[in-house]
Amino acid sequence: TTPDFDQLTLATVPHYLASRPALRPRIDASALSSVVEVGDGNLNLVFIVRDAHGSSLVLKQSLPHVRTDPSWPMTRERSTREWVVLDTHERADAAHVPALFDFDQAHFVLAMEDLSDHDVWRSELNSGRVQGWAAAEVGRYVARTSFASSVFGLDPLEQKRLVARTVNPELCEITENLVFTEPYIEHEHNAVLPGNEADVDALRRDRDVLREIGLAKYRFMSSAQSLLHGDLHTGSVFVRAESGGRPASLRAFDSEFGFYGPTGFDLGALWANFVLAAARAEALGDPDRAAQILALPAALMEAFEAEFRALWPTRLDARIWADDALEALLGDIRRDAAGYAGAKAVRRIVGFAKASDIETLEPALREGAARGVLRAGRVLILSRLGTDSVEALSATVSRILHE
Ligand code: SR1
Ligand code: MG
Repeated sequence: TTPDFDQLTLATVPHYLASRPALRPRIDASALSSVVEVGDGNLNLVFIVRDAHGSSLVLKQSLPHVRTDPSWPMTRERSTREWVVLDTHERADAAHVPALFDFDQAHFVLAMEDLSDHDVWRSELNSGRVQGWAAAEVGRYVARTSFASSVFGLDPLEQKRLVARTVNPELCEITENLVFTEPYIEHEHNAVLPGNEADVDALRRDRDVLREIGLAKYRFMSSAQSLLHGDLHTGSVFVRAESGGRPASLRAFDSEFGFYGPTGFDLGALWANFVLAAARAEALGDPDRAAQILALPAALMEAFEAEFRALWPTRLDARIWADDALEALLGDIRRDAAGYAGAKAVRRIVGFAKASDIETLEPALREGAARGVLRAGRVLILSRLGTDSVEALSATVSRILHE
C-alpha cells in the first residue's frame, strides 16, 4: 500500500522521496543516511534529508493549522503561493533564495536546497555576531525582486496575471490582524510584562500613532507595487559569512506570506528586526554592538536604492516613467519602510509571535528593552510626518534605546 503523505513523518519521508521523479537526480531515496525534522517556525513541517552519497535537500510541508496552536486552522494553499513567490524571486535573483527542486501541490510539499551550512540571521544577531555585510545583500534582493515583479520590470498583462496568481487572503489577514490591529486593542493574543502595560497604554492612547497605523494598514491592503516576500524578518534570512575562500552567501526563505503589496513592507520588516536586535544588545550592556546594528537600516536602504537605480534604465516604459519619477518613488518606499518598521517592531513586543531577541532576555532586562522598542517603534510609525533620513531616524532610535 502507498503510505499516506498527508502529513509527512520521519518514517514516510523515504517513501515520499521515492514517489517524486523530479527528485531522483537530487537524492538517492534508497540510500538515505538521515532524515530530521527541524521546523521551529509557527506554521510548517521542515525535514532535512541526506543520502549516503553526500547529497541533501529540504522538504517543507504546510500543516492545516498553526503549528504552535492546532486549534487555529490555516489554509494549506499557502504552499502554492510560496512556490509561485519563490519561483518568481528565483528568476529575478537566484543568488539570494534557496534553489527550488520540486513542488507537490497535492500534498503541499516544497523541495528545496539544503542550506545547513548557513545560519539564521536572528540566531547570529542573538549570539553577538552582527553579520553586517548581509544588510546590503538583502537590500539588493528586495530591489531585484521588487523591480522584476513590478510594472517597471513586467509587461502589464503578465504582471496582472501574476497579481491574480499570488492573492494570499488568509495569510494577509494574519498580518492585517497581528501587525496592524491587535497590538492597538485589547486582544487575547497580546501579552506584555506588567511593567510594560503603561507603555502599551501610552501607544494606544496616541491618536497620531493610531492614524498612521491605520494608514499603513490601508496601504498594506491596497498598494500592489511588487511581489513581496511578505515576512522578511531576520528569522527568514540565512547567512553564511565569507571564510577560507568560500564566498559570503545570503538567502531569504519562507515566503509563504508573499503577495503583491507595498515594497517598503519587506524593507520595514528587516528594519524592525534590526531595532529588536539593537535593543537586545543595549539591554546586555553592549552599546557598541547596538550602534553597529543600528547602522544596518541605512546599509539596507542604501543598497536597495542603489540597485533599484541601477535597474531603472531597464524599465519597460520610459515614455511615462521618466528619470525624475525615480527619486519620488524611492522616497515613498523609504517612508513606507520606516512606518512599517515601527509597526513590525511594536507587534513583536505586544502581540502574537514574539521575537527571541527580546523574549530570551531575563525579565529585568526584557522590560527596559521592550519599553525602548515601543518608544522607538512610535518614532518610526510617526516618521512620515517628519524626516525621511534613515540615518537621522536611527540616531533617534539609538538615543531612545540607550535611555
Ligand atoms: C500565526 S503566524 C504568526 C506569525 O508568524 C509568521 O512568522 C508571521 O510573522 C506571522 O505574523
Ligand atoms: Mg515564517
